Amino acid sequence: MAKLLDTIHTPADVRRLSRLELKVLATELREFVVQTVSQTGGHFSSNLGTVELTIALHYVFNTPHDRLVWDVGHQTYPHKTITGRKARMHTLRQLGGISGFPRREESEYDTFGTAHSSTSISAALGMAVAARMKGESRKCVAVIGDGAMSAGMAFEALNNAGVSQADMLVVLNDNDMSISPPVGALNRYLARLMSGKFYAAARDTAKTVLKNAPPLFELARRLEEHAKGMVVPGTIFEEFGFNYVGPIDGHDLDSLIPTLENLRDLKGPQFLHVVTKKGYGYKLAEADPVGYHAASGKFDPSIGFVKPATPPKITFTQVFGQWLCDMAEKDERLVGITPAMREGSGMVEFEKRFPKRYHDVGIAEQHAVTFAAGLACEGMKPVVAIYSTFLQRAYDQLVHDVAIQNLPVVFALDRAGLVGADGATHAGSFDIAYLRCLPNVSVLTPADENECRQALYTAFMQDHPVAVRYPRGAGVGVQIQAEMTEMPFGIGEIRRESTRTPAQPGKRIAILAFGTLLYPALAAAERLDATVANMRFAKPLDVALVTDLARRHDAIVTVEEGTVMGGAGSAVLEALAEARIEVPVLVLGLPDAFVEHGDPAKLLALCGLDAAGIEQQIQRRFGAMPALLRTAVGQ
Ligand SMILES: Cc1ncc(C[n+]2csc(CCOP(=O)(O)OP(=O)(O)O)c2C)c(N)n1
Repeated sequence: MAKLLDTIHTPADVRRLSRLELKVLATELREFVVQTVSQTGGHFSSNLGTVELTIALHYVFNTPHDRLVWDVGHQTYPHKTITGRKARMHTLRQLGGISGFPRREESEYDTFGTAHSSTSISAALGMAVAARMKGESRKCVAVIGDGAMSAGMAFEALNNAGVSQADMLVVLNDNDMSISPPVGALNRYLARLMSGKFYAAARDTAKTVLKNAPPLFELARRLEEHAKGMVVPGTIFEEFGFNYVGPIDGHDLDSLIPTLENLRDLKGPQFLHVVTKKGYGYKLAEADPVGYHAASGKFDPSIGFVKPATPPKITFTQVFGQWLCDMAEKDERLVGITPAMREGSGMVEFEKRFPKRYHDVGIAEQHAVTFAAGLACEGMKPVVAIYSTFLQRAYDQLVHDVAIQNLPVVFALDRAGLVGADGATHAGSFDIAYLRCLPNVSVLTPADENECRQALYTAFMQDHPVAVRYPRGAGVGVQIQAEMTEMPFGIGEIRRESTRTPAQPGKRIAILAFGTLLYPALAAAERLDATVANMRFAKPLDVALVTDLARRHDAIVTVEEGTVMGGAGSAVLEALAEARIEVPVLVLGLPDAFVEHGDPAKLLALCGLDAAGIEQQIQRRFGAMPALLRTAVGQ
């Protein structure tokens, strides 16, 4: 049977449908999202929760003229599907395909690029103020989850929007979930708004009022009376200067559409509290919204997510999680902190075993860092587990609260380097560059799983701030030693010596590897007969090793999974300049461009950072070395 969804090419097609047809569309759209993600992987339960909301918003608002700004953007698959991208949804998150997040260059319906959370209210407010300045009649809507709402930025925006009296609407999509259960006072507050009599009464009121279709302020007035009389004296959102309406059922188009229509026509900052269920319509996801937050790959929708039969290789995240527990056992001053990434950062076990020393602070990276600084002031040993990309948000806290005061905080920087399908917004490309310029801060770049464990231990033993960066996924699979041994601080090691003599043609090359690219560098070195050093520390740099290698070789190559600009290779160049050693240097790393989403191995190859790419780049710069190649590969 022909599907209604197949007839939807733009939201204008949605606006032509009857209420009954919209409900059919919702069913088909949900089914389409399930089918798509089962083939591509990607965010799952958040998308199932926004199907009706997406339809209602595009139905009521005149998108793309009216601006719809999604927060985080991981819930925009239904939005992408009905805004002209259905035919390309099978390319989701793949190289050259549709992004898993809104992208301005992808569609005029993606009004604001996102993936980091809590930006939507600020951006929508900016758009609303711009519309006012330009004299354009345009509605601006921010859709934000209860998790994302907990971040400081969201409140900074509310605070500003209230006084600016801009015509904007904030839709709070409250599913009582972040990735894991949400934390903090805001969550308790929202739960109170939704609970018991108030919620029931508010919903009933909404229904009766809407049946007779009186103006919305009447509804708002009655809701306010209920709120005042029964539970709270006025919502926090009203205190910010918003007209608060809700909570309403975010899966009920019959509530959503008329309420949004009423709000659309009101002036000033409006706030709609919508209640949805994460994973709605797919029983397994409803029952386990944390487990179904995202699919790592394909799955059979009739079965659900299945654990792989053979246990996958241990990931760096797991190495961290295990180390954290072991270290916490040894040292009771250890405190583990995560900004809302318990699962992603490998802290589930730590929370279970050390609940009093575990702190999920919500999506609040800035607070996480300063909170750690406070703990460190009092003699605790805080470990902040944070993705490289999310630490960007807490840069001033890192400088002002941690580095200047030289406090012993350990930063466990997960997802350092390229991350693959999540793309440029999530790539940990910049941390070496943004960390190594800070006085007092050290940066460790372990090459494999065991070194990661030892590096974390080494970092923990220092009395100043130390970051340990490690990538997404698994390493080469080296044996991990249970015993923790402090690494000599700031000292690298030579892993391979070139056998080439000065009499042979071609250059004697030393490759200085920072981090896990040591292994492809070693493979390239086998073919080039190059020397390889595992530098281990981007800061302090092992200057003695650098100068020794520079003196004994004709050329230096540095390799890192981080930006060439300002990265570890730059540190090597600075050290050589300081030592007045003139030697040709090739700096390999991530380019001065944002690397797109796609398969991580392919992306690394595209950046010339797999073994073949490293070899080719060296050959290209320093000339072919045929004799060497023959010796090295034994041909
Ligand atoms: C600054 C930042 N920190 C952390 C994350 C990781 N993250 C992505 S989605 C998410 C939870 C968002 O919860 P909510 O806004 O309630 O949306 P839901 O998935 O529940 O629909 C988190 C923590 C992020 N995207 N940005």
